[in-house]
Amino acid sequence: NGHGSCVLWFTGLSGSGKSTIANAVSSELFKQGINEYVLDGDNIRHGLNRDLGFSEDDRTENIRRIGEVAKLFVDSGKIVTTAFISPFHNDRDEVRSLFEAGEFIEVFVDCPIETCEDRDPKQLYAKARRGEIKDFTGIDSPYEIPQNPEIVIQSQLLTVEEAVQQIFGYLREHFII
Ligand code: GGZ
Repeated sequence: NGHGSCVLWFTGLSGSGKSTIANAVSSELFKQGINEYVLDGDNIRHGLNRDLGFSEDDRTENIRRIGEVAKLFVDSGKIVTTAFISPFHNDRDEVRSLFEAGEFIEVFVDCPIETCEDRDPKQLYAKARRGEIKDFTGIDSPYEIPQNPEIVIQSQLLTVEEAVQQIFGYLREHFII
């Protein structure tokens, strides 16, 4: 169908901009007639994974299932974007190992936690600070920084449009689109 298939696996803190950038990438791909799909909390954590919470084991299982679903979509020829914190590098590497070389593109949305906490659109950091939410990533649950991501987006320094252009540059350079 004129383009390669891959997964753009976004990872980063809550409030880092993952979902916003992933959705902007997805709509630009769609505009260009590319066969794409987004997996995010709205269609996964509320459905397939609604039995899972935020313990370490549940996050690992969350990411495992999402990896398997992403793999099915990639096998069907799509460009898939996923937007989950995916805080553990072992879990991310397990997902990577499902794919052929070049098909798994780890996109680290690198944003200082101070910025994420300032934004706090759903007041989740505030709740975590007050102890009303436990195991909150960056507060009392770890985020393991990607060691070798294909793409690093410094979201506090870029507009959404610039972040989208950075990702499209990567896809073109690697002859995926
Ligand atoms: C982190 C939490 C938590 C805890 C609820 N820790 O900013 P959001 O609201 O919209 O995105 C966060 C989302 C994280 O779910 P993921 O499936 O991406 O996490 S993981 O990959 O670690 O499995 C946040 C909300 O869920 N949320 N409780 N304790 N984020």
